[in-house]
Amino acid sequence: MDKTPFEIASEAAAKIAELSGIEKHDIALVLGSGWGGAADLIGETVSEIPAADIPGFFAPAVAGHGASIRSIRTASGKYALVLGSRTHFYEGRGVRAVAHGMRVAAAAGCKTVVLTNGCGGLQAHWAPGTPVLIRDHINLTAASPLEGATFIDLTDLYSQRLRDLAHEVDESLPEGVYVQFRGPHYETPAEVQMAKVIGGDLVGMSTTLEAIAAREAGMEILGISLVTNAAAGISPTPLSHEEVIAAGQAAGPRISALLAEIISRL
Ligand code: 8IG
Repeated sequence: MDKTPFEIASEAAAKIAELSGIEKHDIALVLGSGWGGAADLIGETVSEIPAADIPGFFAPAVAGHGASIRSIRTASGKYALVLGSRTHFYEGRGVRAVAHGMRVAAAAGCKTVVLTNGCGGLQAHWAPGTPVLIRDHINLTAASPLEGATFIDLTDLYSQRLRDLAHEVDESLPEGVYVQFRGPHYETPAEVQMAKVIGGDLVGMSTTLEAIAAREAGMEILGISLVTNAAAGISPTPLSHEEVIAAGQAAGPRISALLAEIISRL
């Protein structure tokens, strides 16, 4: 019989424990576009493992995305498991590959996950570099990370408790609804307008499937988007990957400090 995704995840968690020397992690952190430097302020890195050495992970597909699994000891003595690489649905490796990091984090002991991403903004007043708390999502991938008759409640998927805690750090943080498209192309202006009409504030290519998998695995979820560009048609200039990377770099110090402060309170 083939191994289940949960069996592979627990093998991966055992391998991380063995290679890192850390028996149990507390908080998982996924670093998306623009968030790469944000781990450095969280605490002391005690282990760094190439993701490709752990069962079920792949080398990243996009330049600018990291590729390691780090263990960081926070000031409060908790252990954060920092997933520097994420498998995107658009890579075509299937939902198991997308959900794997969440299942591994839960198997490694994490009770909380902080999902970050870079995304397009639908609100014209959100300049590139604006961090936004994810309040809810709309999954337009037509896929689910869950298999079989697995009915999971998604009310309060992006924990109100954790959003309140983030607001204690920065009360000015806006909240928004994240809409995941499959990608890898960016949206047309018409698709961006559709996302707006159905209640979206942010458009991206990650996070929703991971959040669902994280909920299934029993973790509490905080989602933070970095608006790296106005979504297509919201601003008159076309989108470029370079713009996305540049906005992430410019916002780096602020979002790194924000993330570190939030994580210190988890
Ligand atoms: I960074 O404008 C980033 N990722 N779908 N649309 C989508 N994904 C994104 C965008 C965007 N910017």
